[in-house]
Amino acid sequence: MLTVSITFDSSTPEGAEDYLQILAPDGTRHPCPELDHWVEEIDIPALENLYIDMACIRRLDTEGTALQRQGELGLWAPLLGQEAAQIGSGRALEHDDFIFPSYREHGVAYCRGIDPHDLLRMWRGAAPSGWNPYEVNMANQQIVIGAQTLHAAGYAMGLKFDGSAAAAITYFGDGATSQGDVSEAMVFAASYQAPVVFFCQNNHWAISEPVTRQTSGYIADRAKGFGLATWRVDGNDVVAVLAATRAALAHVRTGSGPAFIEAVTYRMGAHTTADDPTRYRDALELEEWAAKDPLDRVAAHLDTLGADLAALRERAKQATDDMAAGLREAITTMPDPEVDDLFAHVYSHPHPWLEEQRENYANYLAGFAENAQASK
Ligand SMILES: Cc1ncc(C[n+]2csc(CCOP(=O)(O)OP(=O)(O)O)c2C)c(N)n1
Repeated sequence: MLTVSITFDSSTPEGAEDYLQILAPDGTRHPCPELDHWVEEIDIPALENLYIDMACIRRLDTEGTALQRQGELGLWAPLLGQEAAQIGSGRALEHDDFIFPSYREHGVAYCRGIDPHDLLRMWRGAAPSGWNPYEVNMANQQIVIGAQTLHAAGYAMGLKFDGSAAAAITYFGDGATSQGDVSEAMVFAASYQAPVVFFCQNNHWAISEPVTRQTSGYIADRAKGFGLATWRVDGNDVVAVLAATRAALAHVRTGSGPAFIEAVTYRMGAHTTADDPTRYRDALELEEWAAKDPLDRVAAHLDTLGADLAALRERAKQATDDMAAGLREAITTMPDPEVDDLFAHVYSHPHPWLEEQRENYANYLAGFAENAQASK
């Protein structure tokens, strides 16, 4: 196994005055006293694994978009550009920690070991949700903006009352910070000193609304006003995100109250496959962020360390091709949903109003069959 001592470039990296950074966009490593000790063991093999993780979810994203275009999925929410934010934070979590995601956290789900085809189940409309949250400690995708932050705060309050050592983490976008739910979640979490990390992926756009319309300052600074410990980190630097998430989790586990991470990143693709960002976004902005690509900077850094990049790219190709092949096979053989499933997991016990709705819906569907019969 190739091991090298990490070398630092002591000059100020680009962007470092705005956020914490370890790897600059050109792959040079700079000292970051606040974060370095959290990632001391990250050596060449660990960096290579992070690179392969990011390559896999980038491929998952490409496949998701293609499958939607081919009519296999109803919709897809791309994560292109946000790989470091998701893999860095996802790899910092312990199994007992519970994740409350939005709809874009395919990379976090991948880190959780969720099978990619289970992840696609909902986007295909083949099931109301793709997995059992309690088997993997990750809630299903949340479409209602910001709602999951309240669930996370409540879950973390429960952890605190139970004396558990686990933490909760919740993911949301910059636009969600304008939603009342997110403020309410922070109030409750801070009041109860609940062990929850609020992880905001500031990807600069809430569909067509720029982040400048959500806040005139840094999003992380807003969380400080609620009494949360905050980290503003380069969200395209996987090592810095890993370090900041470890630091935030350690903070909440000591009972010192909730934490907030603002990962400054960029959504390079569309909001969803139903969106056309060329209608509201300047192409130059995209170019600027493409130069800060999360995968390229890990590869560039590994290059400075003398790693075998050709071999790494080959491994990444093999892993991504295998994943894509499995995904395509699974999606085309996925059974259609049973209509009854819509009503199956709403309440834990039977509920008369829901039963009535189930019956009405069954009658409504039966009406189509009767009409078809009558028109023969
Ligand atoms: C409560 C609510 N209001 C509005 C919407 C419609 N909506 C879907 S995505 C979105 C923008 C979210 O942007 P952001 O929070 O920045 O997350 P991102 O999609 O960029 O990851 C909106 C307004 C919704 N799903 N839920």
